[in-house]
Amino acid sequence: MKISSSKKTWKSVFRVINGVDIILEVLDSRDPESFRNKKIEEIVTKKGKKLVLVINKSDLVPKEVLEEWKKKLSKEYPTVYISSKDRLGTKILRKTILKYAPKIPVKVALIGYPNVGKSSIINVLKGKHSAGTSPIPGFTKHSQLFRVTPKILILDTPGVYPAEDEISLILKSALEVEKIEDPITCALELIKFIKKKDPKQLAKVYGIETDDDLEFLEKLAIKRGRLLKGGEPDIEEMARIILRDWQKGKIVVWKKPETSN
Ligand SMILES: Nc1nc2c(ncn2[C@@H]2O[C@H](COP(=O)(O)OP(=O)(O)OP(=O)(O)O)[C@@H](O)[C@H]2O)c(=O)[nH]1
Ligand SMILES: [Mg+2]
Repeated sequence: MKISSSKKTWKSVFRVINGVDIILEVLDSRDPESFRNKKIEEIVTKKGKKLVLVINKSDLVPKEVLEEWKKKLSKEYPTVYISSKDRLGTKILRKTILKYAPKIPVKVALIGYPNVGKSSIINVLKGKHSAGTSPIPGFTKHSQLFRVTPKILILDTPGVYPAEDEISLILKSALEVEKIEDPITCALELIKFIKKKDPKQLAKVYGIETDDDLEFLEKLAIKRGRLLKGGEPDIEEMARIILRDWQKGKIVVWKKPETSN
């Protein structure tokens, strides 16, 4: 949900912050800084609530990079990194929540962009699948409170993002691929971004090597048998597949804190 333009969404963000003791801002490990919502962080701090940064999907990034991010972000807010997929870091997250709990049971809310793994964090803390999760961003539509341990209650919330251009939201896997009007342009931008970070990544994942990005989509469509009626490669469908693969973490590139590339 876009929040900058919607009074209703801001109202629900305020309601979430007012109703809890601690906010966990969930960031994607591949570029944690870019997933921060400074406006929400400011509101949380002003209201005297504790903010903890939770870097999720840490299975996708080398440990030394995660440590660098932790060191940098910890200068501003307590920071932990976890992987809900591999069930790593959950003990330290529980410990951090209890460390800042003003009362027991403590009430905590998860906030962050769509698809960062908020609902998955509930499930991994609870130790069983309770909150609905999906590789499609925008899955959680309503806030819901879960008792994850006898001492910790956590509010799952719908993903929110500020006004940002479509490409940067796509790079953050925050938009539903089916709703993207021009998937080819978006996929080409994504390919450019991936190649800049790791020139060999696409060849590794898809087994196709070419410098021409459009040709890459064509060759891949042919390889996968994604053809239109006349036998032409269906590059629009191929573009959507690549965008979905990116959202699912099949193609992985990451950013280190000190570099600007
Ligand atoms: N690799 C990896 N994938 C993860 C991890 N946590 C969640 N995912 C995947 O990320 C996708 C989104 O997870 P959700 O928990 O539904 O994300 P969310 O933040 O609740 O998303 P919305 O409800 O859309 O706001 C799913 O496909 C999860 O399987 C993780 O630690 N590592
Ligand atoms: Mg969710």
